[in-house]
Amino acid sequence: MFEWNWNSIKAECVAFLGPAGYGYVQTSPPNAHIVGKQWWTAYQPTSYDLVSNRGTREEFIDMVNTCKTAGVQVIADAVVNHMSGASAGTSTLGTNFTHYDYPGTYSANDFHYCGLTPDNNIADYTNRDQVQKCQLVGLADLATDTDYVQGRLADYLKDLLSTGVTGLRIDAAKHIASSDITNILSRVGPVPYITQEVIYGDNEPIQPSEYVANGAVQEFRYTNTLKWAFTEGGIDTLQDFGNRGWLDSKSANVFVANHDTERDSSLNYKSAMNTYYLATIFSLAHPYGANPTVLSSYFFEARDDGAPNNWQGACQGISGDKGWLCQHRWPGISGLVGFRNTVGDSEITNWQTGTHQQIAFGRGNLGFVAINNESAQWSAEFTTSLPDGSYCNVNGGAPRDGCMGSPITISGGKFTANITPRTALAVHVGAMAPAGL
Ligand code: LAG
Ligand code: CA
Repeated sequence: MFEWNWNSIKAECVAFLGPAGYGYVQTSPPNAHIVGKQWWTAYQPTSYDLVSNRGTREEFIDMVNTCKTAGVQVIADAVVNHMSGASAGTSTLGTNFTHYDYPGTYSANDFHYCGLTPDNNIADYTNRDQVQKCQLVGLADLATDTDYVQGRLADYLKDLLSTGVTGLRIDAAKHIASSDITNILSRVGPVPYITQEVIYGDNEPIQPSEYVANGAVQEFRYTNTLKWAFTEGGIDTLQDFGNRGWLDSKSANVFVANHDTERDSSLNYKSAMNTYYLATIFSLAHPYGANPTVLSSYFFEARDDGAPNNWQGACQGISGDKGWLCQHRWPGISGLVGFRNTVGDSEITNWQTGTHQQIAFGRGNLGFVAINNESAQWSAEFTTSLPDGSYCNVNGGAPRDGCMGSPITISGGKFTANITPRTALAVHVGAMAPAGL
């Protein structure tokens, strides 16, 4: 829930996330940061007090407790590679800092001065030392290889866990040696879910696989490949991710877009022909990536545009309100959350294709999906491993909202359908059509 404030996440856990079956909600960074309206101010920490554009410590704790009661665990975005990029300024806490001095938290000897580039900034991503010990876009790089910094970061993460958080996103993990993260986490104790941001780059020495010992790792090759497949390559190339040299499915955290890629590189809500929606449905239906993430964000024009409505997230019905997109409520996305919870880790069965942009597959005898990423109708008979019966098309958001649209009747494992252009269809045994429909 990119940039949603704590009060609005709290309300959304009860109103929608919990009932829809989402297991976790990921928040923007909760700690103090430089002042400003741009979204990326959250990625310039000034201390570990939980006072940010998105709310206070009390509001954060209240949100965590309410979400957990609603069945939704909380993942906090932990910015631990660096502090600010400003030469001096004021924090959201009202205190002052300079680039290498954060009174009460860090002072000059807690930072890397890599000495490998003229301005100490990263210039060459093929150089491991530069990537990990120089400054990312001018952000003061913490000496994460020192005892004090490791201890301070561990204290911060322990404090987050004490609020009831059970998941962490380690921001900019590629810029921290994996062994430093291991050391920090060893001081924290068990964390139920960790996902690490390690952006794969061709010809770069730092590999996402180096980080799997610490927890899940974000698989950006998946993000890039989905864009390619849905816009040019063909989605019939997406049956198998097991032999590409990527992260193992159980370690891979996958997504169609995150808050960075929606601005820079991936599919996003502006993508033509419904490809973003269909790719998200695909990511929830396909078993690769033990934990898929759905981005919920807001309309933007310029890259820096900050959150609308003073960070107060809002959805009206299924659609966004006041600039919020509320992707998590789009019927085909929330409906597929139920699908994924029902099918679990069942294997792909009954893979079928039409054109290169038309695929259908089952998940054992529990669910079946068909995706028509083509500008023409797909009329076909589909073969499934599902029990005979009348199913809701959960692409309409069922069963939470009842069975929207016509049910799909499976007989002898088969059904026929006319799938309209650029839409999908999904059924599972947890969403049977009510009798008489
Ligand atoms: C991340 N992963 O490694 C975050 O996902 C990403 O959103 C963060 O960058 C980055 N690492 C640092 O945590 C974002 C923006 C940057 C922004 C930075 C710090 O993408 O654009 O940089 O947060 O706020 C901004 C300016 C830069 C400037 C820098 C320092 O855009 O031009 O050099 O601040 O003043
Ligand atoms: Ca670093």
